[in-house]
Amino acid sequence: MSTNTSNAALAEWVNAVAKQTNPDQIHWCTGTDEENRELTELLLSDGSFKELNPETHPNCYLHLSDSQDVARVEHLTFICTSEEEDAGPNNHWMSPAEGHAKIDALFEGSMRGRTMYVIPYCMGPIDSPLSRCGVEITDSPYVVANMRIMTRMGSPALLRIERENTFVKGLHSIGDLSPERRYIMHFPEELSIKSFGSGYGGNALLGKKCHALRIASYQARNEGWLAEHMLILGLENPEGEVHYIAAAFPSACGKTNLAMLIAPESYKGWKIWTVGDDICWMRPGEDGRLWAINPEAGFFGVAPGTSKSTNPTALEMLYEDTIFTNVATTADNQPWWEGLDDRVPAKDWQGRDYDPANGPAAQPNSRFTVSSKRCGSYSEMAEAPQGVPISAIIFGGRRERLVPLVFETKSWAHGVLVGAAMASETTAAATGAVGVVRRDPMAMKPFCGYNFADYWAHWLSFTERADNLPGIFHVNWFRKDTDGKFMWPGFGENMRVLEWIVERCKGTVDAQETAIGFIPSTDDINVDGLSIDAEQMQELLSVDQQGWLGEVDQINEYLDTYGERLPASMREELHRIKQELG
Ligand code: GTP
Ligand code: SPV
Ligand code: MN
Repeated sequence: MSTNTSNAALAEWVNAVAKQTNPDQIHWCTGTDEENRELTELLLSDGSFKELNPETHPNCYLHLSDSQDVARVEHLTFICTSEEEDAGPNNHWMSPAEGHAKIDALFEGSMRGRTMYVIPYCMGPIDSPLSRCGVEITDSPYVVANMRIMTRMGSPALLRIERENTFVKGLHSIGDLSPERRYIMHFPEELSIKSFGSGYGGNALLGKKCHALRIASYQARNEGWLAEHMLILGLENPEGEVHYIAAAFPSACGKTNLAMLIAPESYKGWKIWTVGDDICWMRPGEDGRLWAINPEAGFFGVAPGTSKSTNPTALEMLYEDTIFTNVATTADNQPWWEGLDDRVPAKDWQGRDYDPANGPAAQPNSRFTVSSKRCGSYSEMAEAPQGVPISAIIFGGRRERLVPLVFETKSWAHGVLVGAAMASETTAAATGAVGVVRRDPMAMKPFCGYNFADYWAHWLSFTERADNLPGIFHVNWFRKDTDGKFMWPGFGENMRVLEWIVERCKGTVDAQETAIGFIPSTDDINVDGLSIDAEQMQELLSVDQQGWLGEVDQINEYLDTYGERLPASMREELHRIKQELG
């Protein structure tokens, strides 16, 4: 019997899982440095970790995953609610009974010959009332090593669980990593997750997407808060004021980059503080504002494209204490990926000698795992139990055409519609075709644990819950010209757009009212020092009436798939836009 906790429900669950999965040993993770040293030794000895160049990258390790296990698998991810309607057209659904039966059959004896790790973790600062705890049971030491960086893991979390007597149960086993025997199942009504057959990121680090988004969004709805796929940043101006902004972009669409932005040289005295880069939990405070925490403690970031010029803050973090997954290596065993610099790699992400004929050297969804503490722009407010007050919410996606660089919505209800109508070209963060435009409401398509229609109604209900809600904006860094080149320089230069957004929140700059929202005049976006001409700015800030009428029809069609459950005000809002477009 397992007696490592005074919490009866936890002890009972761990024992039941051990009986089912039959591990050789059970290890309760405490989170100490000693434990991590032993774990690292183990990962090195079984070949899961390769040490990277200790001179240039001390305490950095490379993990090469199974080549069939490199991204989230949306077609194998299920929401198992009693009623199919509660999962909604946005999710794959299975009944709880069928879900348990299917996956339990796979867990039977699955940890034989392996160690079963019990990982108590806390999502959010350990002393924050907004934080929530969970326990992940896994047979993957690689998962333990990642969870140690990504969450507050170990004894302090276990103490909180014992005090509160509630936690999300996450059961994970890598099985034989066959995509044929892989499921990611969520049981929101039971606050539990079962994941089998993948060791990768969002499929396996159960605190992240499974708990902090799918389960948490369901809990948040019942309890009056929001669990979102958003970065959180603080924008400090030369006067020393800090405005906090939360932004939802789909996977691999720029959250980590924006959260760590370095202001252009001409922005003396301006600074971006990083609170979080992927997940945001928000609730109304007594002052009527939304207050947000980052439930995570580290970054699981996209490696390709990270460089001195795009994201120097991120690159700087990655020279120590970092796990790299599926990147390439140079001849002197340094990590390397496309977009880093012009060195030629020696080995690709499958450990083969690099040959361009085999495709990119680093897997397009290769990642780094690193503690927030290593981030030069990390805000101490990320540890504040009360969170940070949000001044603006930004939605955005990858849209080659039509969608302007930035616009401000006219009301909360309009903002919710714009969030719901978000669309983006798909990326390598999930398996499947890349570059296809699909609707990705609030960047939550893969992550909302219940019916989107109910989720939008929940968003709309915030006008009754809080009387000082943030403004809602939409951005698009990804417009292309007829030659297929990005029209906006992006990255650090996005500061220029953030400046306009904050000024709008303060009421210190004008805007032009259009059918789709408030748009800046070309002179209201500071382009000093950019090689962008007036004509190009005009194009980036124009509303193509015909194009938008077509977009409105497509949004209408999409919203129709939610039927009667769709909040009426969303259709009214869309109707208003159509009328105003003329
Ligand atoms: P997840 O971790 O999957 O949720 O992704 P993310 O939203 O944090 O995306 P990330 O910041 O890692 O960016 C993903 C890709 O988008 C990288 O290849 C970046 O180089 C690219 N990117 C980010 N910001 C910009 C931008 O402003 N302009 C352009 N053109 N590309 C960008
Ligand atoms: C995403 O895909 O949005 C990620 C990576 O942040 S994963 O953890 O795999 O979900
Ligand atoms: Mn993400």
